[in-house]
Amino acid sequence: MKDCKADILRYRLPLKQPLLLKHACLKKREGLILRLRIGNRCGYGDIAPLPGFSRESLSEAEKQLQAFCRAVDDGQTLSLRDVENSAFLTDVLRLQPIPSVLFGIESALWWWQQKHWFDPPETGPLLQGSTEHIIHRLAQWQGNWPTEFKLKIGRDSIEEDCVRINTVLQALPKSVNIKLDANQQWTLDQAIRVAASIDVERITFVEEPTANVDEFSQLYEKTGLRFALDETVQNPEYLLQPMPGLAAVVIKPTLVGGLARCRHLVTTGRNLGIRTVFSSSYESSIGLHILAQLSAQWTPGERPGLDTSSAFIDSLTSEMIIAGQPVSINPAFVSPADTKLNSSIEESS
Ligand code: OSB
Ligand code: MG
Repeated sequence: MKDCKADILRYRLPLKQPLLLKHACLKKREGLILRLRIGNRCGYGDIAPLPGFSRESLSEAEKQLQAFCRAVDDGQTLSLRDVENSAFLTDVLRLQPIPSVLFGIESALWWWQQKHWFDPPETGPLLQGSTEHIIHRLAQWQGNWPTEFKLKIGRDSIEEDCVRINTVLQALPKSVNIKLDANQQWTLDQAIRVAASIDVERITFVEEPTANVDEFSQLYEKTGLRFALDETVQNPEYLLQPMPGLAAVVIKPTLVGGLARCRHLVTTGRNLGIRTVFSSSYESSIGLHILAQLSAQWTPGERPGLDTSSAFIDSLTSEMIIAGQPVSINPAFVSPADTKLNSSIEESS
């Protein structure tokens, strides 16, 4: 393919408040935008390893991405089929591609190939922060209720988790269910105790209840509480198979590593009668746009978990991106050291 150019922009997005994640507290969100220009059109990718969740660091991702850009500028032939064949990337990068980079490169090519955008799906609402904050948000809920909310738990004691779940259930109409996310923080015994003190009929599933996937079906068999996989499918070796009580698979492309494996999870899930839900790892609005589009195209009818955008003060791009225009970057989001990089991108757009 001729006329192919690739460049990188580093972003640093301010957050409304420090983001408390498993093993990390983020004060700002950093990542990279890959811009792939082929002919007169561009495709964009968002590469943002999530501290505490990704195995790679941002600087490792940047090194691989730079190797990819050099290969493109050196006239490397490029098509989505090449890139989906991970041997190609291993060849170009001379390294096993890391998940966030694989997602960034594949989605930039995928973006470039899109003829039109689908109507963005509605987002599955995420309840996080203090229980008081959540109750306040629910009390002010405007318009229709969604069929389910996602509630983060597993950070405090078991007793506090039970109070939190029951308080939220009481604040919602009886027809509204909740999805829990324990991020592997409970023991099996604790999970069983929680299940015994809540109405499991109103819990769609709990994501990753304990640190051991072999215990998930035991939890279901003992309590009737169904579960979803998230961290488990981020292991590239993990093969999705039927399990008693398995209700859904949460797919975070930044952490799963690339569109080919995501697509495979969607297809396997469909064949097994399991829901597959796209979800964000706090990407910028470019990443969120890609995730919304993947969800609309591959899992129509499912609300993706993109409520992470509410953690940011402002977004990276303008609406122009949705119309396929060049990315406009708010200079406030780029550190002085990156200004040169930024202006070179502006000039070439
Ligand atoms: O465990 O699901 C998680 C975001 C970053 C890292 C991990 C998780 C999340 C989310 C995203 O919860 C929001 C959602 O899935 O609705
Ligand atoms: Mg999860």
